[in-house]
Amino acid sequence: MAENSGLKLVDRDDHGIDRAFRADVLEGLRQNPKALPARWLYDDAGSQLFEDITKVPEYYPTRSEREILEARGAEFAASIGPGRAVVEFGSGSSVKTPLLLEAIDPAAYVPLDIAGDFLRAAAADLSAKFPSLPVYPVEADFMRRVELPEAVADIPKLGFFPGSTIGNMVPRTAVDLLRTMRETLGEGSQLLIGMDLVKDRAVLEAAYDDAAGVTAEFNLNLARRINRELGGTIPVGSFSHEARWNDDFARIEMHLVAQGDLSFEVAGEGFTMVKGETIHTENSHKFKRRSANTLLLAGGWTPVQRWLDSGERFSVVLAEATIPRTAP
Ligand code: AVI
Repeated sequence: MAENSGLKLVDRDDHGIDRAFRADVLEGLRQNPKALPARWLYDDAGSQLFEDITKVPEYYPTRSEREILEARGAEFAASIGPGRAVVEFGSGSSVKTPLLLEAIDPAAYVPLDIAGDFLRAAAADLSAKFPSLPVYPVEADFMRRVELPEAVADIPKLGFFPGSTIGNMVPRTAVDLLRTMRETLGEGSQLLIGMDLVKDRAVLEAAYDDAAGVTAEFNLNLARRINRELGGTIPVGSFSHEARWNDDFARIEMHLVAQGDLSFEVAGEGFTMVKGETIHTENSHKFKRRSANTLLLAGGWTPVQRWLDSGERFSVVLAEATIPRTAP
């Protein structure tokens, strides 16, 4: 039965189990190597742990992106101009979105999010900060084409997708999303997107394995969530968190590593793992200028400008939904 929890549309069985979660977990644990979709990291505890990650000293992306948004307002204003409808993919964060809105003098703000309560809270927050800015929240899954409110139909759009969330998708999914964004926003629109950069392996691995162990908790919380929600018996204490740089695919991978041979059940199904075997739980792709450009172009966006923070750790890229005037 599909039920609206007030948060997300969740399809639960008679025992209250989220069917999609169970299907993804069972399918992922049957695979070799074992891998789970990263989106399941974000239950309430996981979302709070991610917020905590953004404050640990090793995790530079949030601070670096904020520095760009704070420092480059005048350049954003010059390149984007006033009067656009800013369409944010995900509910606006309390810090990043106001920095952009203050800089560019938009005509409207349209946050899109699948989580209705976060969306409404973020929209109310923004309305309080910008009382004369029309705000039109839309509860929707932005991985699919979204019908934007009639009120912004004739206004040029600026898509805003900060945080390097695009990096959590494998390129095929990222390209699908970029193309979908283009359909949602329309021809002639612009996109301002955060993309994290390739850098020293030690810096990257530390950012995803902080000394205080917050990222480890974030990763282990997925095993706890499986135990809680799917009647799992995963011996969480027998797993350790690992952040591993995969140079071939230019990405940090998070894994849960079995510390010994072990067995457990999830939703009544048995699984075994040998010592050292892992469950792959997240990818976080990092970009160079060319790989970022290639991804954007493959998704139908022509990059036009790029800003870096002072430490050159993170980039914010402005792209346009125009056909590049080069040979096909
Ligand atoms: C949400 N996303 C951009 C984060 C990242 O950096 O890939 C998720 C994260 N995983 C571990 N630390 C942060």
